[in-house]
Amino acid sequence: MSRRFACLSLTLWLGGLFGCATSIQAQTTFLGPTPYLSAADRPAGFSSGTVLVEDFEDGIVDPLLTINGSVIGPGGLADSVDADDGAIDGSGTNGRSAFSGGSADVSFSAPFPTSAGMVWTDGGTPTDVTFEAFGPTGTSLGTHGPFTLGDSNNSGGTSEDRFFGAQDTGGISRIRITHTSGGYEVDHITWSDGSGQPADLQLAIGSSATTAVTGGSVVYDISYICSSGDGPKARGAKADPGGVLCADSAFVDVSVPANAQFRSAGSSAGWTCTPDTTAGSVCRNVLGDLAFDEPGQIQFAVQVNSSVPNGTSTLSASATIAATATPGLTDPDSSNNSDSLNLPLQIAVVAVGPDIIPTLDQLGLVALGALLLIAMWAHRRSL
Ligand SMILES: [Ca+2]
Ligand SMILES: [Ca+2]
Ligand SMILES: [Ca+2]
Ligand SMILES: [Ca+2]
Repeated sequence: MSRRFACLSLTLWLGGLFGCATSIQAQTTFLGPTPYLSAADRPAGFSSGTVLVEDFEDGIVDPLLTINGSVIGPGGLADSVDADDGAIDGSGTNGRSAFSGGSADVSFSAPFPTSAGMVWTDGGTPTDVTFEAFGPTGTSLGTHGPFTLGDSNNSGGTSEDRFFGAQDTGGISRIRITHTSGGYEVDHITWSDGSGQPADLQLAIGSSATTAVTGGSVVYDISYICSSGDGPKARGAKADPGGVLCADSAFVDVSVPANAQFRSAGSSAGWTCTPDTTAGSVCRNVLGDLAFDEPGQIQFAVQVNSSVPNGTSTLSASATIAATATPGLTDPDSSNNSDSLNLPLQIAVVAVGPDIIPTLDQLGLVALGALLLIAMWAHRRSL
């Protein structure tokens, strides 16, 4: 890894967690309804980052949430998630939940989570339950359902309890459950930390060459990392944190520099260029999934054209790294996902053989010989 790259890593981590901007179109994924007796039943893949759960057992609603229900229990008709009363025993009566007469609405404070859900624990008789999520501006991200749930019993039974969730990398400001019968009882409001686990993709392009020469080749070294902010670790070190995916299906794109074309010799395997290998084409190398803090490097080589337009003085290459957005992970700085390198471009001196073009001296000799012949001819005519 180049020294320049190491500096980039540190600067980026210090740059803060909330500057991520992405042009990737977010899509909403809905989860559930799935049986839920404890937090261990949260669907796998709900979020790769920190997950928060409000189980209401302290009787206080987390200040990051706004919920239209009231905390009830323990006792009475309370219908908590089963494990909250200390035992998974088919009853949630001795735990706490949130109850409302109208739809179960939960709003989140910014920065908004990218994964959010809750557990439906009770309604009226079997009822048709619909889950809905809303984006950062309050626009609905879609509804999920209806699903017919319920056991016709309001006394705390838990086999009917179901988790509903949504994921959207653009952020979720609110989730809502509506159903067609009875009051609403929900529990385990579950959401990803809105700031996200930092997963900072970074790329730097360099070369051992300090200049490019027409007709010659240049090999670029492209260094990359998906950083947790803790600094790079040696290859083979345990991924941080906990082997969790840092970048999903990452890839590097390089634009073939003007006045050059891609050259497979000297390049790493795996480059695919579109539409071809000439200047202006984009060549992609799919890296696949990246673990946290494990740096890598690939090579990209070009052949510089033998002739270039007058006035051309640099060879400019640029590269970008990107990955599929993952709920719970945040790239805190997208500006370090691209880099470019401008090398001074020298015009190669073209060697000229003496047998191809007569030199001025040779021309002079030829002219002199001709003059001598004319002089001799004139001399003989005059005799
Ligand atoms: Ca229980
Ligand atoms: Ca509870
Ligand atoms: Ca229940
Ligand atoms: Ca980045």
